[in-house]
Amino acid sequence: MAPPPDDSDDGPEPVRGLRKVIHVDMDAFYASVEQRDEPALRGKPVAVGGDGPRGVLTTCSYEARRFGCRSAMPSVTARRLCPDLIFRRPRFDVYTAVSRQIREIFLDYTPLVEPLSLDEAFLDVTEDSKGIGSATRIAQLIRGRIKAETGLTASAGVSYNKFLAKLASDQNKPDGICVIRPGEGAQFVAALPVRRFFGIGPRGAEKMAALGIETGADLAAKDIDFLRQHFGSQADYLYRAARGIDLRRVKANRPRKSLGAERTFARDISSGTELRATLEKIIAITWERIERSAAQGRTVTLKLKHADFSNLTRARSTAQPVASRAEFAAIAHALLDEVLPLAQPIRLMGLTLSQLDGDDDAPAPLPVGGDAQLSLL
Ligand code: TTP
Ligand code: MG
Repeated sequence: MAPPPDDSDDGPEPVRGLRKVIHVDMDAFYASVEQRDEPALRGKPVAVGGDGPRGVLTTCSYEARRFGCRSAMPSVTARRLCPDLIFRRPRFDVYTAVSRQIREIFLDYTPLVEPLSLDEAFLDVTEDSKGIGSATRIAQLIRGRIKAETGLTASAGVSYNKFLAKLASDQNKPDGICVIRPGEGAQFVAALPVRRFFGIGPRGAEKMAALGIETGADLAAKDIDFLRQHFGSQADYLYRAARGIDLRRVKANRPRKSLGAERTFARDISSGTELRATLEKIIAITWERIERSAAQGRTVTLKLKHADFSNLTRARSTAQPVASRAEFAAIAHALLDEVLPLAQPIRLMGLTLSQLDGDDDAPAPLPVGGDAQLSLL
């Protein structure tokens, strides 16, 4: 048997000694915001997403979960499970505003805040800014402040690494807290079904089941050679996770310079109608990313790549951050209008928002696999 994986971290500074890590995750986030803002929805099964034939739930209230409704479920299926399900369209501007509020609360306790999405973040409170000392106490203070300042509930997991803190925040949802103390990690993980592990999606869990691995204990019984043979680059992560070990640091996000999207076409295009239609699609994708990451920026740049690979860019900056999709779209269309008609067809179109203000909150990369990735609508 090969030696177990070494203790090197994925970054230049390995974690030394035990850390105190909190994972905070809002409960049924989008649905709870809708229930908060529309009291008639409280206590009712509520789904957020499109209710058309191709609609999908972004999430649903805990009342709807009792019927089996879940995130990413087709709306048609959800309605079959729960005929009284009430649908609401997502209001990303409101979710983004709440996300900023909770971020501010986190930052009162530590600068080491790593957002994973609008509604969840890791906090390293090994040395907290207020000198409180107890991570559990800090987690309770944060939950209390979130409730008082946003009217919403959050669950928290407290432990000595990210992997365990994330598992813990899920343990007593909604409106719960769970603490996994040093020495308890391996035991906690042993009892869990592997599908609860961060980064193991339904397909990963199926593959494991086929190999006789259902729980953390089953996983811990496999040696590193076996894991490498079946799970390749995930092996080291799984080997450690099965033992409650995770060496990844909480990384405060470095400000990003820009956010955007681009598309290369199957064939070169030049007609104004086609270009405008394509621009609309790119606006939709880019704006979704902007809202998801709660980024605020002041410069919109349109990039076109000609058939001969030469680039053409046009940019416009605003005094205040671009505040709405309509404003973003209007600027993008004005930039395109400036360059029409085109001298030659183009093969690629891209759009970015840059000059981002301070707190960029783009989701951090996931440790393994893609199954934990959030899908929109
Ligand atoms: P989650 O934290 O995964 O879910 P949640 O907050 O709705 O519920 P829980 O109490 O279990 O934490 O995701 C946060 C938000 O992200 C969620 O409210 C809606 C959005 N989302 C999607 O848009 N698509 C998805 O597939 C998932 C999982 C979430
Ligand atoms: Mg959540």
